[in-house]
Amino acid sequence: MAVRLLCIGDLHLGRRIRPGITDAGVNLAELQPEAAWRRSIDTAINLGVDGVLLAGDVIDGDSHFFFGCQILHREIARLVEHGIPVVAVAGNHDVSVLPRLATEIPYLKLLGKNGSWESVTISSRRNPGEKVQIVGWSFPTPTFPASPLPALPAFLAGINRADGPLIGLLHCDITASKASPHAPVSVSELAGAELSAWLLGHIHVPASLQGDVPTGYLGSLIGLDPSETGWHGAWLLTYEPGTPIRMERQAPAQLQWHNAELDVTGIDTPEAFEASILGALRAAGETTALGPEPPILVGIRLTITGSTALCAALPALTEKLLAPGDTSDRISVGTSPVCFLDDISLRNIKPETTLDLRATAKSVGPPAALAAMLLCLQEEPDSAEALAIIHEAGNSMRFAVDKRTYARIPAPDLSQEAIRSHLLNAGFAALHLLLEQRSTQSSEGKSL
Ligand SMILES: [Mn+2]
Repeated sequence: MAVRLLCIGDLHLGRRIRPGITDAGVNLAELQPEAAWRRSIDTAINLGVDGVLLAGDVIDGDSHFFFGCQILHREIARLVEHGIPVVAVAGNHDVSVLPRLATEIPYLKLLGKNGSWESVTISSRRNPGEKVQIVGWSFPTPTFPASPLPALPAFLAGINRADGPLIGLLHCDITASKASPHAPVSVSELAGAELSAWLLGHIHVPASLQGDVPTGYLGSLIGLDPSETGWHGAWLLTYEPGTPIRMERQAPAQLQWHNAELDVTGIDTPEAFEASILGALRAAGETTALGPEPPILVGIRLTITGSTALCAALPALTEKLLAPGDTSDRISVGTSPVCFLDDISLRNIKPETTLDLRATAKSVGPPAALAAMLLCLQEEPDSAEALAIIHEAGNSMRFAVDKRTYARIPAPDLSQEAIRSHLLNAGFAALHLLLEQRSTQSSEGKSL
């Protein structure tokens, strides 16, 4: 026996998802937040959970009051029929609309109204002796530039921890600097509260939520725009007495966004380029289809790299790919899932040239010095000279990576081999530019 809860992060009911395709054999209404919400409730009922938790930003904003009222009411009514309670906290987007909806929908329990901590107990429906206590706080104003956690210990002092583990439900901004208008909190503050789990809303990237005290963002229920890549969905929380809280992914989103890279080196006709685009979309679809419960639609942002004779023609070719023929639809391939080209960007495309590294190294000036370095990195990567170059570059990269400004971005791979690969990429690009300048200068010289 156990207590099981379905946990949902930022829902943003009312937000419209416009994937740039109108007909790819996909029911586009099924991609919207309200469809994802309905599917989550199907999951909650099918699993027979003991409660549903919402971590704020349930509604996209005040203008969606009537829409939110209808959609929330309809699904919560289904939960009520099955005896499943719903507990929510308000976030910065629904600070005024969610309390109004909680008044209209009596079975929606808004926790921590007006910025004061509050708790509610949820019991296992099969074994009412097994309970968890949800501890929550709601945004009182659209911005709240302080941590709500200093007020928590005084509230917890009145709680009987023997009545079941405490699960925090909070919309907040985890930040080390504590400078945020949206309830800034630090990881150590959360840990210091000694709860059994912290389920958070606000940041749309889902955390792993593993470990003995699952702590982090549930993530948005769906990827609301192409920057919200990868898996999105709801979570199943399981509490079995005597064991830590467990979190598992449930009810994945029907639309997933992905970034992919395409190297066009050696591709030298527009036809071959177009075929390579389809190949990249198919490959992305095949990879996505391997996961459990794959989505029905996958939007790809493709980055094109490499050296090609098409270098000068690529901007026009890629523009054409984003608006093909007389339809405004994006290119799509496959059926399960359907993969479409959301956007395409060119990165560091180089003209295909036959570069003789050895001859350049024997010439004079900066190109010769650079060519010699590249030869060394390419052909004698274990030589003392190559290792010295890699070491020096590593120091510069670590200096940049350690800057506080970049603290929230995942650290790049700084292994010896990764640094060598960076140096070769950047070095070849720079050498091409140097040699281009040299040929421009000499042709200008001739014309004088
Ligand atoms: Mn938010």
